[in-house]
Amino acid sequence: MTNNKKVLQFVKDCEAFAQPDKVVWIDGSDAQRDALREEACATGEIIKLNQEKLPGCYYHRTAENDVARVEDRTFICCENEADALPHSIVKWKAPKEAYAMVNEIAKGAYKGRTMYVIPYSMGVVGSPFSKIGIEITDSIYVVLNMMIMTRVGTMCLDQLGENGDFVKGFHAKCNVDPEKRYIMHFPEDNTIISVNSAYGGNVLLGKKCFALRIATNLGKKEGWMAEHMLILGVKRPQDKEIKYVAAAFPSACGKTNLAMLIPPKQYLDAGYEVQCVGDDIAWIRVGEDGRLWAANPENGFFGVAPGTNTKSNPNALAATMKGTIFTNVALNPEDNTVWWEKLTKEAPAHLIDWTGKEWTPDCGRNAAHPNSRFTAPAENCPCISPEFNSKAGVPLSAIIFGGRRATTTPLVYQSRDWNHGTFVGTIMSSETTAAATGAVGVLRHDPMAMKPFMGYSVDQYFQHWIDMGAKVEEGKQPKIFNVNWFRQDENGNFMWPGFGDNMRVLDWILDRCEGKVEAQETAIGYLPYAKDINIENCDIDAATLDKLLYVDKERWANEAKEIENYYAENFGDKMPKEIIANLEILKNNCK
Ligand code: GTP
Ligand code: SPV
Ligand code: MN
Repeated sequence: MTNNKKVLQFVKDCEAFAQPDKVVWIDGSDAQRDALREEACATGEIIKLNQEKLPGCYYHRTAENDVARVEDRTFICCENEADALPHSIVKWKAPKEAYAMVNEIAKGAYKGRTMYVIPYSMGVVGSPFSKIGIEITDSIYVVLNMMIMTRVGTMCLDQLGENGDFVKGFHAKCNVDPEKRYIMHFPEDNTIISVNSAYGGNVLLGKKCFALRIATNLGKKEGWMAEHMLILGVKRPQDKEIKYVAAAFPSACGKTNLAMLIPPKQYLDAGYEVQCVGDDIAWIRVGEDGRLWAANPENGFFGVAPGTNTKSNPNALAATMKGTIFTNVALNPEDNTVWWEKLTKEAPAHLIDWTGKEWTPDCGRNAAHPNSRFTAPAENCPCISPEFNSKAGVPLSAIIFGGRRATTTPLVYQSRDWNHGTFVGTIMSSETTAAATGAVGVLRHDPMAMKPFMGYSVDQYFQHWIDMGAKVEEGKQPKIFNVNWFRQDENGNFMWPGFGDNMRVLDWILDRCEGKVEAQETAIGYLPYAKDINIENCDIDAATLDKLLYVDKERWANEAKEIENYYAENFGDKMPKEIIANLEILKNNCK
């Protein structure tokens, strides 16, 4: 399929190392995909769902110990330890040691199995954003997922030509032994190695491993950014053009939901429309016009299933109605369809849960795993942007940060300028979710929602943000905001209705970008006047909105102290001076 010597050598090396019975190159054709689906159904690796209700849809269960990303078993393997991540949950390992471990664990791992070679592109093939990867795997499930999440096939090899470079990925399921599970990145070799897992973010190597951890390194070198961000377009009757926004929220904190938002009725009636460009990852470059342009390197959605329903996210639900793989949700034997918590108000009377056990509504267990997911083709999404396949990407008017904070952080605020906005990104904290293994609901620092995804030293990554701002033509930087949909009242209830109603906040954000609305200057940045957040026909009262927009200086003084300690403990004197200057301003403002 190719005469690229580097590709051929890589495939040969993997074959010699893993010793498969046979090697299959994935060409991206429907015929090959259909044959693989049949083969995986025959072995029980996937289950064919009701093809009338869910055409082209399949079901898969992972091992019970293999249901989320393993952040503490994820490594950046580069020569110099100082180049890798002080503070990140991701760890450093010397490449030599890492390769030796892989040798020990995975040599001969494909014996008796088939080795699949997946040529794929992150980004529209031929666009200046796009990068080619080759993933080697022994899992048909991985092949089928990659065929949805990325652009797979011969055109990627054509793009490489005889001499092109690519990101190498090697995945081996081995025995899905959690004690020998490692997700390793070698930025100096553009290589990813993943062993002993068969779950999403650990094994779909184009996603977090390539498009974030390796790509942050490429972006640092080449002058662009790889971010854990959704991208959406908003069409408003008052604007001449569609405005684009990118937003970074940690895992399971609302990116897919915001990216596919359906505005409340009065906005729809007025002609508002939200268009989804991406729901998880953004690659961002300075365009020829001096603005920042963003593209989504993925081709599908690997979305959280529980909570997705016709009310919360009808667009995502619609996207899963064909050609989708469901992982670790519940099976409804009645009609061979799927179910997960909150899909319908009432649960079906009888299900097979995500572990394969009988399930009834009163059994006291979840039917779907909290991190169960759908892998759906982006083209299925009713609100997919007409720019989705644009080679140029889309120009950004605003960048939004946000996390899960029960207290302190208001519904929305705007930073004073790019460097202050970068600071706002560095101080993000968010409560942990089921997207990674470990405790849920623990508040942790998660700068730019990138804590588990930075491929190099965190302080250098902050510096890169400062540098990128300076590369954008003066006055053309996107405005930077912070949002929090997750503030709670004394009883632990969310105070803001969220989902479609987030349009009301987006509207204020875009008005700020357009200079159409005043804001109040506070200790932390610009906040909306309550009157400027439209809560007509919204399930919230004015007093609650006031609370959501209140900046409690005492709390923020504590927050600033905590941030100062966090910086000192983790970055010492390596923190960029622009960030420290903004911390000083915050401290002073809170006195
Ligand atoms: P990853 O795919 O892990 O990166 O997650 P994500 O950031 O795309 O999160 P997603 O949109 O899938 O939402 C995760 C969870 O947050 C779901 O349970 C949603 O129901 C919930 N959620 C999303 N948006 C909102 C919101 O505006 N308010 C509230 N209260 N919950 C929300
Ligand atoms: C996330 O955890 O942020 C995800 C899912 O988007 S995974 O692909 O597992 O990383
Ligand atoms: Mn994500």
